[in-house]
Amino acid sequence: MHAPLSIGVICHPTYGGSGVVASELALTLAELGHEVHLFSHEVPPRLARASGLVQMHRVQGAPYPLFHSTPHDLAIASAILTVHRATGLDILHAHYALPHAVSGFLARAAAQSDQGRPAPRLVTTLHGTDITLVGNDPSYAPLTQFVIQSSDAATAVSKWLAQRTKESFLPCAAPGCEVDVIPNFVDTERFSPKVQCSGRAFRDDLPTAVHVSNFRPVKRVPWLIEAFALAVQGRAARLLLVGDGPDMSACRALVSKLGIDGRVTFLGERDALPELLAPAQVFALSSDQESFGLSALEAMSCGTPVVATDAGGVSEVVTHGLSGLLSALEDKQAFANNLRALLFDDERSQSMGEAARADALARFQREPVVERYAQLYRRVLGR
Ligand code: GMT
Repeated sequence: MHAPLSIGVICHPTYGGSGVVASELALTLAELGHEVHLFSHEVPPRLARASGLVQMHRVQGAPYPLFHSTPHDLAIASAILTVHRATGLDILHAHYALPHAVSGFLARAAAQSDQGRPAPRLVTTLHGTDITLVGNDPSYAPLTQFVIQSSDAATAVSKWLAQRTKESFLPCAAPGCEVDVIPNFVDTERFSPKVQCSGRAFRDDLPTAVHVSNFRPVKRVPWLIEAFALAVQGRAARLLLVGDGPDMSACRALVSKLGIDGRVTFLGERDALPELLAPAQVFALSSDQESFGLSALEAMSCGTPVVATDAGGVSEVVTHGLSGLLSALEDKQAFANNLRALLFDDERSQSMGEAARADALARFQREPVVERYAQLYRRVLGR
């Protein structure tokens, strides 16, 4: 039996995957008896709807006329330091390299100059665009590299992302250049095919495809809408779009232009994801970059097969021919064919959905993945 740890988690409070993973991790660690503090500038939605004993620090920072924008990242570093000085933190776990690993780095550096308490160790988890887009931008690349190298351990959510990180930022074999791969996980009890019938979002037999994202350009939701129009070609079916973001207006305009208003429903941001995922014939993910694809895993766990582009680490989650169908990034017709194959063949959708659920249970259950993080914490602490 290991002694409980005191852990500070730093994350974005968005509907996006990194905030979901950080919140679910924080809740599970607290359930296991660790003391967990979560630092963010808002309460992440997954934490807000849970009852777990995670101590939330909503850190807004004070605006000041000289500041171009309020420096939340500095306020978070200060808040961490305050908690550490009061109670002692063993671990700081930053999700998404910038700015959170920088906040963690600053708090750790300040704590190192304190007398008495040992400073916390810094673990940084890389999620995707913190490496591929934001981190690679020349305005952030040197700092991204510095904070990854300065972390006591760095993890990536897929082998593909670990490889990209090494190529871009850690071109050496020396200690300090390793990236542990710890995949994302899913709560297989909540994301279950057995969502109560009465709770299901729809109970009719209309073939349904569902997509969940933050509508950023990397998700290519307009591309997905075009592929859906190609797939259905006049047959009765619907596309449920869950989430919101920068491409929303373009998507609405495209749906009208294609004359498929009656077939596409924009649901906005929702918490009731299992209720929307479980009754659908297929989950669709059309990204041109995706380090993992947490929403696809949540669909699989609900027994819904996935049609996706073969982007980044998606093939580490969705196995082509078993839990879903993958196609080349630019091949819209192949994606449409795959959508059609599952939308209009209930038996195939059902059997692939069962395989998807079995795979989610076998490889991505919450407890074993969280235990890998706990082992990593103990390793960097030398315990
Ligand atoms: O990196 C991002 O784009 C943000 C992040 C988020 O918060 O939505 O998404 C990434 O992290 C998720 C959780 O680890 C992964 O499931 C997503 O695949 C990944 N997104 C991309 O790589 C585009």
